[in-house]
Amino acid sequence: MQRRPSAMTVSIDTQGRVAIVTIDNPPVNASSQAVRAGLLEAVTKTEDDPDVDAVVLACAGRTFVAGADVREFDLPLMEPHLPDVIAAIEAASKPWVAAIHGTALGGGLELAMGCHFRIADPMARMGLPEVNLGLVPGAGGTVRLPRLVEAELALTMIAGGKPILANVALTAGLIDAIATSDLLDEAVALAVEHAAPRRTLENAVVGASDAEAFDKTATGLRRKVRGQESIAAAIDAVGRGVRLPADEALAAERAAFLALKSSDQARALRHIFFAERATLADPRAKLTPRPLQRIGVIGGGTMGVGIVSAFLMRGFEVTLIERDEASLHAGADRVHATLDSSAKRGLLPDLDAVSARFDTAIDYAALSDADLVIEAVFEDMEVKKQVFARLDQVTKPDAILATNTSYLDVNAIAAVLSDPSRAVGLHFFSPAHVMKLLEIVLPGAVAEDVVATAAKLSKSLGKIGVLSGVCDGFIGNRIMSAYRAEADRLLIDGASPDQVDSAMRAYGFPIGVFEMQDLAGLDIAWAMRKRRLAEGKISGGYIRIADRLCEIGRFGRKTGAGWYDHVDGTALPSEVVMSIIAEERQTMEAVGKAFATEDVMPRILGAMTREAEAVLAEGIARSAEDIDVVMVNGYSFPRWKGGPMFAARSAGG
Ligand code: T1G
Repeated sequence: MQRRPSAMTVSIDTQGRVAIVTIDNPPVNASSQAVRAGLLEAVTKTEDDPDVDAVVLACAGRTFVAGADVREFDLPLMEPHLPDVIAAIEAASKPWVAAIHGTALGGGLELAMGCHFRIADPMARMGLPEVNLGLVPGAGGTVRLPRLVEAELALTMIAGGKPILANVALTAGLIDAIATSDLLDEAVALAVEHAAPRRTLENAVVGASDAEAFDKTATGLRRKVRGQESIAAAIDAVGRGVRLPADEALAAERAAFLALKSSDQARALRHIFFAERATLADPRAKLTPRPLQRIGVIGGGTMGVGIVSAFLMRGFEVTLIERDEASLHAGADRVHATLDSSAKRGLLPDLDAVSARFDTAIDYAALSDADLVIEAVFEDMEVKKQVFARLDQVTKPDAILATNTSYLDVNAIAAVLSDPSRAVGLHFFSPAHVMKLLEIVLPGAVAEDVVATAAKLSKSLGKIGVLSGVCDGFIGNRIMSAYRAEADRLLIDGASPDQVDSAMRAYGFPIGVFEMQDLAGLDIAWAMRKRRLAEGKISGGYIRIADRLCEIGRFGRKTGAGWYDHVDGTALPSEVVMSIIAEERQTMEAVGKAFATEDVMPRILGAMTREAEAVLAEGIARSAEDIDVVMVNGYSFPRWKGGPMFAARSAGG
């Protein structure tokens, strides 16, 4: 039976003696104040209706309730509150069945768990991702979930914030059935089947006897917390949900939720949530894109392999081009290895179908019908220009030609084309099939529908596309170069690499700037510095420490030494490095006094925001929010700080 679109946020229909309560609050049926009020009214109406024996709760549009309305969190919460609505449904004398399609997240899953039975679409996903917004579930999730699934699973779902698929939810006991044909009809059948409600809160905690395993998992999760308060709070809340009487645990959960809602971290995480959804607000991004199906990738190195895999995993046909057979085989082997490991982790149900869309060639002519070609060859201007010149010869006129350069002048690369308007920068981050960020670099001549195509492509690849103008390093690498230079200045002023890195880790970065260089390899940036020095792009006060490390072959982990000595996988402070630093201090006539660790982050953040403000003022980035999205998703800036611009502005900067 078709769901009747209704002007009402919540409407009631009947099918026989079953009432169908439908929420219609686009785009994701968030449980806004109007939805909550509508649901409470529906409870009263269906309870009082003698012709109604049971109720099905369903949603119009593309998803079940995807949570509380996050936009309401900056306002005082309005009645009726979601816990009260859920309590009313749970207490109803007639059975309520939740019919779940798309996503049931946060308050949406809490609502479904307040219902007495649940049936879901095969592709539905369910979860309590509140920690990602700096919160804990606030409407009974930490109390009802462990009364439906194993307490340990409830713990990992709530502390991890990741949804589960319908088949896992069925096995775990979260839902009662998976629809085989029409979800709504089968939900009605389930409602008819059950004469009486089955209240979740009356269930015992599942697996309560296994407290040892629960505590072990909790300890393991606590160890992973890197400063995001909501994760520790979520672990505590589920612990209470498992150990305390339900009403006590519910009250404590609500108090924790309300306290976190107005916290700095929750505000920062809301900021980044909405900023990530606003990056493509540019009107050009909304134009009609060119069709994309056949993709060419030039270069089977680390980036090329990741890019090929990213496209194959999202349904595109991809041809990898390399300069000779040996490189081609090596590249193709790495692509297959990447796909295999994703399949092993259950991320790729149809590996054969994916591999069937993968082709390889040496001859560029293989790309004559490609819709888009991305070059991921060595980071050298002349090499990239030669590749583009060849592509200009072989590709069809409306094919889009993209460069994956991470620093070079995209205008100069585009200029070799007879029609530069079809050129664009698509700057992926390594590993390209994993990292969410995609910098879309727009050369001056870019056609508007090329912008639209790149924007749509970023969504098709499941990435966050951020538009950037052309400058050395675009948004992210330019800002990173600035705080990396500041980190070098900190060494001259007396700090040690370990001191800087531990300050950055304490602030919330997974690793510090020197550890990051050892991971990525110092030689890449060295080549870039040499190029910039040759182009006279580096001004006075140049610090040579990193160059001197490279001159003696200390390229980082891959050579066993860089800023640190890497011994059996452990990074140890290095006397060689400290003596080179001491010599460079002398060369720069710096005293190199004892440096206070608490002075590190203000300098690093200062350099970051100064460069970010310049990037904004020059129009390279469209907004401060875009800069935050880039630094959080591409450079591990701690998400719960909101990004450098949000953090600076929150601190009154
Ligand atoms: N509230 C308000 N707006 C929301 C929203 C929400 N919960 N979720 C999405 N939107 C908007 C979003 O801003 C965008 O708007 C549009 O919907 C499409 O979103 C009491 C405390 C559901 C998986 O954390 O994960 O419940 O930009 O671009 O990629 O315990 O949105 O078009 O104007 O992301 O298809 C818990 C958050 C809340 C889920 C869809 N729920 N949402 O992804 O579309 S806290 C969440 C998502 C809570 C209770 C607590 C995703 C999605 P616009 P989109 P999508």
